[in-house]
Amino acid sequence: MRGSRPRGAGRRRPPGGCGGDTLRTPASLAGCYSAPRRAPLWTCLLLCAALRTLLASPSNEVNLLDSRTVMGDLGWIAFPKNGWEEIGEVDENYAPIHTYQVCKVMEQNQNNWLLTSWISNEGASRIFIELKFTLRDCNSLPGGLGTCKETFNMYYFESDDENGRNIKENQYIKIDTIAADESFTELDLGDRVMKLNTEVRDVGPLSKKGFYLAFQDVGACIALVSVRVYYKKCPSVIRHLAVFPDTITGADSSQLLEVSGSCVNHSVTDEPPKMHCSAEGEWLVPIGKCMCKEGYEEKNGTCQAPSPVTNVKKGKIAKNSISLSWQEPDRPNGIILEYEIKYFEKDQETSYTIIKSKETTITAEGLKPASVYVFQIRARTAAGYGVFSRRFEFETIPVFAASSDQSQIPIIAVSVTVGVILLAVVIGFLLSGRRCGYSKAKQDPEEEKMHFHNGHIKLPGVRTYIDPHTYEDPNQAVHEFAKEIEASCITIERVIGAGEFGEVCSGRLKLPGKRELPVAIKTLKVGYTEKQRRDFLGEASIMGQFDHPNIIHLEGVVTKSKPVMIVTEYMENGSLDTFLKKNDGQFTVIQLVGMLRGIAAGMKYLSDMGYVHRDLAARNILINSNLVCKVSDFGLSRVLEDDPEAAYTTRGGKIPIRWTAPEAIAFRKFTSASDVWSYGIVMWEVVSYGERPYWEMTNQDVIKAVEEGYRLPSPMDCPAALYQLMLDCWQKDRNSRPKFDEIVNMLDKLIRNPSSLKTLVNASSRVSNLLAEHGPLGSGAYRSVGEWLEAIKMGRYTEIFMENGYSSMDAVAQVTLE
Ligand code: L90
Repeated sequence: MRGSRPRGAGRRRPPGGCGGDTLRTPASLAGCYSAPRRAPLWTCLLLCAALRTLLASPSNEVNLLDSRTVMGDLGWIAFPKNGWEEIGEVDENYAPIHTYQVCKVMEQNQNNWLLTSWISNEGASRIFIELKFTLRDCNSLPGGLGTCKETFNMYYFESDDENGRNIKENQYIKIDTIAADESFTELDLGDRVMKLNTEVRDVGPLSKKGFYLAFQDVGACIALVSVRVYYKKCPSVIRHLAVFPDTITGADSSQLLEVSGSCVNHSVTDEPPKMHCSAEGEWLVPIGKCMCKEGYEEKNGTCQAPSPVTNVKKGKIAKNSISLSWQEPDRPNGIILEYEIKYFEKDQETSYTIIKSKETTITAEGLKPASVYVFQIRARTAAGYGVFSRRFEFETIPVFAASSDQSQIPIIAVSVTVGVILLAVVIGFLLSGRRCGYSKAKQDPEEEKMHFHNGHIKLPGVRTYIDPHTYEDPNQAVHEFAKEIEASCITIERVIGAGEFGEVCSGRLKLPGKRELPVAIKTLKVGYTEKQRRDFLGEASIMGQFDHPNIIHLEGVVTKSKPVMIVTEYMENGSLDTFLKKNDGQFTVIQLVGMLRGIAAGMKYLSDMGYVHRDLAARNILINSNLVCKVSDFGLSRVLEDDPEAAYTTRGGKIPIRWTAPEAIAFRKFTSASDVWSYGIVMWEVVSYGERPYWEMTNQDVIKAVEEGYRLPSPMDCPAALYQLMLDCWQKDRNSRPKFDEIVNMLDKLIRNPSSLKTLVNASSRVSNLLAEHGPLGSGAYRSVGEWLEAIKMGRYTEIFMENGYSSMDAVAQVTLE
């Protein structure tokens, strides 16, 4: 049971603010221990209005009973009959207000019971009871206080039906003793302030269909203003295109229920996405997602597709080329970003060509004369492609006809003229600089072409990372992978940081036909060299190849005007290390593990793509307002010019020593396994809320200590399973370290089974780990405590150690956290 805070009776409290003549405070509180007096109607109106504003229930709470909303008789029973009594008040709408009061403070041996009617639990196994009441301070009562109490008791009794109320007192199970709290809500009643206490208790696990509540008074002066009984649920949501149903929370206050979502119409997934419903009614740790089926696009959590292109017309046909034009689909369902035109020689479907075009015309070139070609066209909107149009067949003309066809001459002349005019219009439009949009282009900014054979793309595959260095022309690489954004689409709002190349700002991006987005913008400072520009944009060429919820998403680049910019999605909570330091101790273990799971999933994606990060650290993780962590910083040169933590090694490399695996420091063996080592350090940073790994030890000492087998000790309050995973990531033999997919699986298991996180690394082994693993100390290399503390740069604490009796290394070895 959570929130049980029994209080001693007779605890002295400030006098209740209601005086004695108010509606909600029993009349006897005033000192005239007689029948309650009625409050004037205006008092009632004020009180009701004030109560209503205070009492709206959150959307994840489902009321089983709310005494304030019951219009008729509550059906509650009081015994003895002269104990609890209902004050028959009505609100401004003449609806009854069910307030019960009792005030037998001057009489001995009080035992007054108030029993509710049967309350169905509607399948919930953990319920909450919220009481609003006033309790009179015995001290404020005139006369003898011998029997006056300042608490009352709450009980429950489970029963499958309504026939169980006439049971004996001792069959009721006590929930708690309720006392007035220090924190109360002040209700302004015009002429005075009434102090209304709110107490919530929870009961579970419940095993029957319903229950009764009972309130026992043993001699206090109480007005029970309202009783609300509710359970909590995680309300139905659509996340990542999956519908998660209303889910009643579990019976245990720390239980997380794993819930599978079902993909919305027209979306699919290999494995159903999951979320976890916490005892507080919050959805946590989403895993997996659905994707709109080909031909459908994501829009406001649903998938609707652009309808197929229907009206395809042939234009000029020559011996080696066919020109086509078509109309926008009838139902574009969004802004059409481009068209994909697939064509192949009839009966040669396995070898096809794809052209992408932003226009509704194309010319397929390089065709065979006198051959039939099949064309299919589909449109793409923000989230995906529509279905292909039906097949359209057109035939190129034979060789001999091409040159001898005099009838074509006027058509060609007209086409050339129209073409020139169109070109002039387009150029004029572009030069006017007022167009706001983007293009993803290769040689021709409006059109790209890819060849396929037997299903294999002949251009670079999408699933493997391509090093932009392999491009002769870096500009080509950036435009291969990044969208060009018109500078006029970006509004810069404020500076949020600085990098090696220039400032980092936040702002807004408004592309035509799209909603405005908050973005982060990295700018390249003026006066850059060609190499700096190449390196700067190289990062965009890398980021643009990634598409994963745990990798920072590239919106595009500005290269055609100055300053050159890289634009990404905006992550509201900034970098993870700073965020954790600012929110020290504020998250549940599950939330921390959720963050780690996200980072591991992002790293798995990168390692699957063949990308080695080399600078994985909490400072290079960005976190958004939903606590989703995303891996960032994909600097091209990877000499980590931009990282203040990177230091030169004896071999001249610049490496963030504390985060880097020994083999990468020693002989630059950077692999996904060295990224796993860094991931272990990130785990440590997260669980210790942004603590600096190895504290103020020098880089040299860190290298030495790690080589000698020293490993970071467990952070405080660290689940043993997490620390074990960290130690696994820090195996000297890189092949023995877990792979990122294993790490993701392991964290998923822990999330599914939160009790596995309850075993913490115990305090004494935390300290002895530090000592035992530290080779020189373990082997007695330090002669004194002072020498050891100096060696680990903690010399200033020597005096404190001595003063507390830790004057020898033996005594230090016995230290426990206590
Ligand atoms: O979204 C952010 N929210 C954010 N953000 C995005 C990038 N950067 C630059 C970080 C390197 C100096 C950035 N800082 C952000 N802050 C502070 C925030 O609160 C970013 C990144 C990150 N890796 N690669 C990038 C390329 C471009 C940009 C704009």
